[in-house]
Amino acid sequence: MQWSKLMEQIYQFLGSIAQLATEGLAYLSVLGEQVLQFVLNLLGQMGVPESQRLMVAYAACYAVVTLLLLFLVWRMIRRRIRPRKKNEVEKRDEDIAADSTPAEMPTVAEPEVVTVEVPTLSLFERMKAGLSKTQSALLGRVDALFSSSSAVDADFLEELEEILITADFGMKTTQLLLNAFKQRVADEKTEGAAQLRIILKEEVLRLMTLNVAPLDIERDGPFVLLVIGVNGVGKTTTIGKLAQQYTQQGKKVILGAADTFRAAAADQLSVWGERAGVTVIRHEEGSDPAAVAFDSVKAAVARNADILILDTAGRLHNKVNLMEEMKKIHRVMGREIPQAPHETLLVLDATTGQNALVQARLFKEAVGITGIAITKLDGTAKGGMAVAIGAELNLPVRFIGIGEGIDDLRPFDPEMFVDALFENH
Ligand SMILES: Nc1nc2c(ncn2[C@@H]2O[C@H](COP(=O)(O)OP(=O)(O)O)[C@@H](O)[C@H]2O)c(=O)[nH]1
Ligand SMILES: [Mg+2]
Repeated sequence: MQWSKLMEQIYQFLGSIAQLATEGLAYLSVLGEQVLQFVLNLLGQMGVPESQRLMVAYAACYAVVTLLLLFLVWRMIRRRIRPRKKNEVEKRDEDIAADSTPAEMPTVAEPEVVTVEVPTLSLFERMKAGLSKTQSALLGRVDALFSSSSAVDADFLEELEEILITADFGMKTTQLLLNAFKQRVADEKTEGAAQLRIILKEEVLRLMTLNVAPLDIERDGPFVLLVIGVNGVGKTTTIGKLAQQYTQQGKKVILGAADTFRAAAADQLSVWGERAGVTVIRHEEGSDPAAVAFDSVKAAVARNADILILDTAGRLHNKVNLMEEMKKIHRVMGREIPQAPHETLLVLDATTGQNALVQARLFKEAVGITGIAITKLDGTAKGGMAVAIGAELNLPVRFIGIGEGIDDLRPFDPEMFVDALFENH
């Protein structure tokens, strides 16, 4: 029952659509007829013969309808393309804007000016910082002893002896210091911690100044500085620092990599050479150190250098070997510059304590040492070694190393050293 009703309604609907379409078509045909008539009249007025008017009218209508369709299609395509193009253009503009921002458009916000306070430490402050470990170990105990004791008696001297030996002043230097200290306290009837400290400081200074002579490289022709010492004490680093410092003073420096034992040694020296802008003469790993020494001296003379610094391998395993090697180096260099080397600098590592003194004695016997450089004083609480070396070996301490920076190698200044050691924080 319901189905038939629904079907009836569908038929009615379809019927009305068909009627509408028929009416529409009828209307369109009437419209078409009128348009055709209009075109025919127009053609008649234009003088087109009657027999051809119909054909021309159809052709004209066909052409107009085709153009109309083409126009509609073109509009549709344009609508679709335009938004995409717009997006692309916008995006391109954004990209250009983004690319050009840093170069063409400085950021609006003013860069914040940050003033960094670079601590410019004076040489004395650097020295003090470098010796801080020794200072706190030595001075703390010395002050505690001096302020707690009522008299300079045997117990007092025994304790002072222990403090000095612990700080690596060595047996001989400690005895020298104690004797002088005892004598002065008795002579001057000194009392009070502050007075006692002054006496100790003065006696340390007196011992240190016994063997001080800064390295004087001023002479005609290249000054030849031969650097020796066991492996790892800081020879190459010391040479690098010296190369920079002498270059900054306007000296012409040449470095010779006569440590041919390890390739890394020559590389390390080359890095320092590059940094300081100085020539480094080097041969292949394992080649004869004397050959490097010879080439270096020749180069120094040819280039009119002020100073030639020669790095060597630190092999102390055999005294005879070392002596032979050094003799050969001396011989070949002497061919170019008769007095070369003018200085044979032994580098000692302060952190090795009394062992450094043993090394120094061995090198002194095997090779004619003329000066000492003590490195790594910043890394030890046993800075007393710097005092002991000079006093016991009767050799001048030329330089001390108190860090890895370029300025951390200083010509040895006993007064500054003692002030840094004995001045309270
Ligand atoms: N803290 C400190 N380290 C140093 C000093 N001198 C050298 N060194 C370091 O000691 C190490 C060995 O130095 P190097 O020059 O290669 O020794 P070489 O084998 O004798 O040539 C390196 O790591 C250096 O940076 C110094 O005065 N203080
Ligand atoms: Mg080295």
